[in-house]
Parts: sequence; structure tokens; C-alpha cells
Amino acid sequence: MHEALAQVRRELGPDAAVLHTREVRDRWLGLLPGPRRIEVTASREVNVPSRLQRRNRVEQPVEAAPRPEPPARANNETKLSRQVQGQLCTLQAMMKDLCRRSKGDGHGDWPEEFFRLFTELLDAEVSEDVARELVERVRGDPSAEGLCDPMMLKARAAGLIEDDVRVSGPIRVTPGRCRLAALVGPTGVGKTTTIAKLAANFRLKEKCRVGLITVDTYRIAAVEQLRTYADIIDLPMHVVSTPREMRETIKRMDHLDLILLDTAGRSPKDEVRIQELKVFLNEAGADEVHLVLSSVAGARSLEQTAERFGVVGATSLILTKLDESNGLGNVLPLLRNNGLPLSYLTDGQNVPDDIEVADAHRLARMILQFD
Ligand SMILES: Nc1nc2c(ncn2[C@@H]2O[C@H](COP(=O)(O)OP(=O)(O)O)[C@@H](O)[C@H]2O)c(=O)[nH]1
Ligand SMILES: [Mg+2]
Repeated sequence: MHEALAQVRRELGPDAAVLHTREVRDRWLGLLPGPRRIEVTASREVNVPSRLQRRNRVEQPVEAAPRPEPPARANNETKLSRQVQGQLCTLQAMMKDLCRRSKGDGHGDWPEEFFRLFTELLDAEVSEDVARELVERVRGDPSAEGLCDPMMLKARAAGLIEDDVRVSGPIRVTPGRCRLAALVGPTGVGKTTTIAKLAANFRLKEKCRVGLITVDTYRIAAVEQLRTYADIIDLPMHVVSTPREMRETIKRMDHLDLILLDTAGRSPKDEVRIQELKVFLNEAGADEVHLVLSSVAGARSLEQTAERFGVVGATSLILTKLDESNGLGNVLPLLRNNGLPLSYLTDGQNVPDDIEVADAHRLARMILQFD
């Protein structure tokens, strides 16, 4: 650092402002630590107090008399100086955060490869607590002793995540026995779209006799949305607005192999509406109730929503919008703590293609962003 600053002084003069310094360490073959390099960002133009000691002051040419700055230039420089100071503050905050992450919380003594795994988990939106716990478990795993290959450590972490993910498999249709699967969840998470994907796949690929029921009568457009899909896929569809109608409608459709029941989106905070939904589902006697949640939601909100919908008797989870997520680590607390198994994952708006049966191995690799 001393040498680097001396070079700055030589090349830019003693008034140069040092804006940023950092140590860079290259890696040979991506593994072995290479030589240390010091990177210094300095400027002669920017007007912030120099951090260089003013040695050799006498050697500097002394100006006869201070010349006043032209006002425009002075203004520009003040503005620039303010910008640079702002950037310095941001850099300081980032440094503090980095120090906190690397030294605090008891993982300052992690070997570099584990710290790297930790930061990769954070990048995948895994919360700090869960990431730390996963890294400690990988470290404590006797079969991982001596491992330092980043990919292998990541694979270990993926294995641990895989163990946390329970799956239910697809909706099980037995020809000749009418199975009823309902989708419930907050508004806009993709219930109707997912019903359309499921209906099209069961009808076209599995050649099942499928029918649709909707109790989403709160929004005219919602009924029309499902009707449009029913028309395209060529399926019977009924709209139900009272629990009594529900019973009668199901009786009329019981010659089908599969009935998919679409419901109105409910705010998880609306107790009354959730109870109402429960009455409809009881009346329908649903074999499976899939709680649909968007993977874009925050970890806490996912857990709270799942808890609030618990009363309607959900039997499995569907996670939607995987394509819109920036990292799926946020779904981990839900999958670990809620106890409901995952049935399907959806990753786009295309009906019927953007859906797959949930697979723990695949989801764990998706969470850890394996290619
Ligand atoms: N990107 C993305 N959009 C989706 C997905 N599933 C549904 N959507 C979109 O989310 C919006 C709301 O979907 P909808 O099925 O009406 O939600 P509902 O209110 O729960 O029935 C629509 O624009 C869908 O096209 C998905 O997996 N990925
Ligand atoms: Mg809908």
C-alpha cells in the first residue's frame, strides 16, 4: 500500500485525492492464491482533502498569488465533490457491511471456500441464518472433510436442501373414480392459469375426462378467464355461487375422472372470506387442496400466508412464477417449517407448458443456481 501511494504521489503530485483503495488477490488456475496487488483510485481533478502526507512540500512550485476560481468551475467542482463524498459514504457502508458479514456472527474463521459458499447462498436469496446453518452443516459433515472444491461443497449444500423439500407427486387420477382437486391462495398468484395448465395436460396428454368448477364469482373477468380456457381445451365448466350449488354441481360431474376447482383469491388477512372458502371446500369434499403461492413473495410473507390458509385444510403447495424470481432461497423457510409437501412448480405464463411436477433434487439445484 505504501509503495502504491508513493507511486500515486509521484505520478499525480501530493495534492491528489485518494478516493478508494483495495487489495486484490488473483488466483492461479482459479484455486491457488496468486500475488497480492493493491488497487488505488486517485484523482488530481477531484477536490476532496488529500489523504497523502504533504511531504516534500518545499519542492512544490509556489504560486505568486492565489488566483480566484471562476465561479462556474468552482460550482462544478463543489457538485463533483459532493457526488464523490456521497460515493465514499456508500463505499464506507458497503465496507462496514462486508466486515460485519465476514467477521461478526462467528464465521470470520471459516476457510475461504466455506465463506464463498456462504456468499453464494446469500446471492441465492437464502437468509443469513439459514445460509450460516447450511454452511456449518456442510463443514460438520464428516464425509465432506478435506473437500475444498467449491462445486462439490455447493453440491453438499444442495443435498441438505433437497432433504428439506418434501414433495407429494402429481394429482393422482384413477380412471373411473372422480377425483376433486381445489386450488386456493391469495389473489393474482396464478391459480386460474395453473388450473388451465393442469386441465390441458390431464386432458390432452393423459386423456382424462376433466371438468372445471369455479367459485370465483367476485370478479366477472375471473369467470370469463376460466371459461375461455375451458372452451379452448373443450371441457365442461360450471360456475358455483353457493355451497348448495357446489354439492349439486359435483353430483352432476361425478362421471368425470378429474374435477379441478378454481377459487377466488383471498387476502390471507380476511378471516371471514377464508372461513367462507372453507365452507365451500367442505361442501365440495375436495380430495386435494393445493395452496398456490408466488415464489416472488418474501420469505416471511410466504410463511404467514401459508399459516393463514392452513385452516382451509391445504394438503400441498404449488409454487408459481419461478421464472420471475431473482433467487429462490426465500422459499426455504416455508418448505422447511410449514410441513406441506410441494406438488407443482410453474415457471411462466404459457398454457399448458410452463408447469412441472415438483422434484426435490431439481428444486434444490434451482435454489442453488446450478446450471
Ligand atoms: N411469470 C409468470 N406469470 C404467471 C405464472 N402463473 C401465472 N402467471 C400470471 O399471473 C397473473 C395472474 O394469474 P391468475 O391465474 O389470474 O391468478 P389468480 O388470481 O391466482 O387466479 C396472470 O397474468 C398470469 O399469466 C408463472 O408461473 N409465471
Ligand atoms: Mg383466478
